[in-house]
Amino acid sequence: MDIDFVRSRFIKHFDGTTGAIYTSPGRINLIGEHTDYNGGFVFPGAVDKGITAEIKPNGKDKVCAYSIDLKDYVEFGLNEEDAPKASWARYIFGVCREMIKRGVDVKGFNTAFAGDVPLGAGMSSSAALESTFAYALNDLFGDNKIDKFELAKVGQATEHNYCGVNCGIMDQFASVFGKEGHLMRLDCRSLEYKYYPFRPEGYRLVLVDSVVKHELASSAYNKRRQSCENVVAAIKKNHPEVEFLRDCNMDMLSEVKADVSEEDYKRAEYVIEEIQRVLDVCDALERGDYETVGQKMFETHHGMSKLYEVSCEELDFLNDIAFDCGVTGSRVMGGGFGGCTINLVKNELYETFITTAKEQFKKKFGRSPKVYDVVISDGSHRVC
Ligand code: GAF
Repeated sequence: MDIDFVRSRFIKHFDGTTGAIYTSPGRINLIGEHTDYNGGFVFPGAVDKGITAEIKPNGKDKVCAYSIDLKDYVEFGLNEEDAPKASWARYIFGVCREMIKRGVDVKGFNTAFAGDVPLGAGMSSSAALESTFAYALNDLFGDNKIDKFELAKVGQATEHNYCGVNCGIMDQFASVFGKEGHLMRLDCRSLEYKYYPFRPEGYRLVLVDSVVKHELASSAYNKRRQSCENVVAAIKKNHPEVEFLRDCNMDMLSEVKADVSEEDYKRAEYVIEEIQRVLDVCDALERGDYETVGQKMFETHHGMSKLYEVSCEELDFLNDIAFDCGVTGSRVMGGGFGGCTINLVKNELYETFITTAKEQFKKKFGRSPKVYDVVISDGSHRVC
């Protein structure tokens, strides 16, 4: 993101003075989708696209926020009843409230922010926004006393309490903890994490964006989470120690087949398999075995499409093209219901794959998908 651009808008929009600039990235996820809120493993990394904000305390009791991309300006107070209507401003308001709940003495501020994370692409622009403000408010008003784990939880709680999405912790964690050139294996139950250098020699990671965004994605997402919780409740009757699907295996799932809906059963089947796939991919990466990594990615796509049912016609089409072109691995990335596929492609196949994907997609859907090369980057930080 061009810092000078954000600064020039901040100066123009407010009183001509400058503040501090913070930035946080969006994320990719190599494997482990819809496993985070099931206490399982994920394998994300931060990217070189994010949200950048200039912020300056204004000595008042209100936040004056300007979205440069939307050319929209909103003011709101810091009390619970002051929640703004604009959905983008609710993210900032939610972060302020969650920081206040954690003892940070947040005061009024002016801010202008912009981003280059493609919206609706499944790269988590909302987590980037939350992380930017959580990091900034901690620095400006909290003496940095809130640790990075809690900053990620601030973003997640914002989604739950102010934006209506019962998400897991993956996106905010990846945004805050991102490290250049590394993916991270995160245990979403204990929040233990390990960085893996990720520079697969001879391969490229590329995102192909279907540019589909489903209106009801957040309610469908919450419904998936509910299905998982229904199955856990059923399994718990025989296995009281079980807290998450992470704690279950296929035998335990089979025991409750008659007690849960067919739909909930399929959802749980996918999650249990997906958690194992993350561990398999970690082992494969340690051996440098990218063929297995890729095969697991295709299996994930199949599960997300047929069992978890969060893919769509356009994403299935892109996945088929990748398979037919001989791409090593491909799958829908993020929550689903639109957005991108993530593809692990041998260097020599890259051009053919991208050209074929663009041509065939256009022929079928009348428009071109967008293509983003992935650069794995650092997490939240102060720029100046
Ligand atoms: C969205 C959510 F925000 C994440 O918590 C995660 O569940 C993901 O979908 C699916 O893996 O990005």
